[in-house]
Amino acid sequence: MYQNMHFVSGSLVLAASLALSACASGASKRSAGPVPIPEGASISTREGELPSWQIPNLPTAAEAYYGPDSHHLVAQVSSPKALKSPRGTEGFLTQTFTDDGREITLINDRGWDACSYYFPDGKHLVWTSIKDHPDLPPGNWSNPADYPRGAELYVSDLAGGNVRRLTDNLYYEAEASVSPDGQWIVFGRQIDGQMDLWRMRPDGSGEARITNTPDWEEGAPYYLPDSETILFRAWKREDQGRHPTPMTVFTIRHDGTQRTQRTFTDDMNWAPYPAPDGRHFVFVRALDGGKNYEVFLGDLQGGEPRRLTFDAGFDGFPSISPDGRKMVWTSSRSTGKGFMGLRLHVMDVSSLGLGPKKDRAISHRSGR
Ligand SMILES: [Ca+2]
Ligand SMILES: [Ca+2]
Repeated sequence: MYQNMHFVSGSLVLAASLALSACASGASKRSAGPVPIPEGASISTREGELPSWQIPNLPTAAEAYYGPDSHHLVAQVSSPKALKSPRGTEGFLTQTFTDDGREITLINDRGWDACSYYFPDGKHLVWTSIKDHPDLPPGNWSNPADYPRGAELYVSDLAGGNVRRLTDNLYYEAEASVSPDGQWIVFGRQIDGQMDLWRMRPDGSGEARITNTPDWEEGAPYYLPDSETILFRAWKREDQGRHPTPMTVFTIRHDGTQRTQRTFTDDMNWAPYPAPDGRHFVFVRALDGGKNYEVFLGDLQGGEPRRLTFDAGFDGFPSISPDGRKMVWTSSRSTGKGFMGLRLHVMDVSSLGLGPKKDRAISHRSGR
């Protein structure tokens, strides 16, 4: 989602965040060698980057996540059927498609949607929408002081049918993702201006609070392969309004224990997503005072993150396919239009060895 992103003085400013996570390891038809570039896709590789292409046939889109087959994706995509923004631009709705730009399917056809995610069974989706609250102000997904209070969580099938509403309240709920074992949905909820992480069962039962920290604003939670440890980012409430807002990546057990710091700079370290190897994670760091955003690869065992993108524009919201071979992210590189011109790209990260490992134990020691 564009959650927490907005333009200030013509430059991208991110104030908050987003979410989603890795699904169960999916069988890939190709398990070795480079990822083939789809027919009709344009190469988007920059010097210093691994090979990448732009997904064809899609308009502006953000926050895409692979399904268990490491081929289909779900994302919020610009749509004429969505509500318009106050500036008259198209809003976003949940859509699925393949990473060669085919099989584009609209899941919800009204309101404005945010984060979405595949269940590991490959047959269901969880998504966020304000569709049932036309009575409430639409709010601003990019501004924590004005998050849409009508945002609710939904589960549906892959045709957008059998919709089940999981929440019914006046809290902002979004940034939802599913544990690899399919047992939990983790999400962010804002109550009286305070953001925290929560989890619930896929049918909406068994709700449990994970954090209760008035001084930190947590969001963008994703389960690691052990289905117990959650990767997320947070900023200090006292830093809200600073641009770019300093943010930190953490892990925490879903019982609320073992909160562990994973980035160690005062930068905006934002939009983390775990690799299926249970050790690495991709995330976004704001550079040049927030004029440029780049994707980095971090290691829970410590060490300097490795930079994966090299383009002067926005590169963000990375996630990794369950087979560990592809990274999808959104970038302004092909349009030069910044936030309004984001397109989805896929990078061949098969050479980085991020695929599922047998040992899924997660170290809760900080790997500074
Ligand atoms: Ca909090
Ligand atoms: Ca960039």
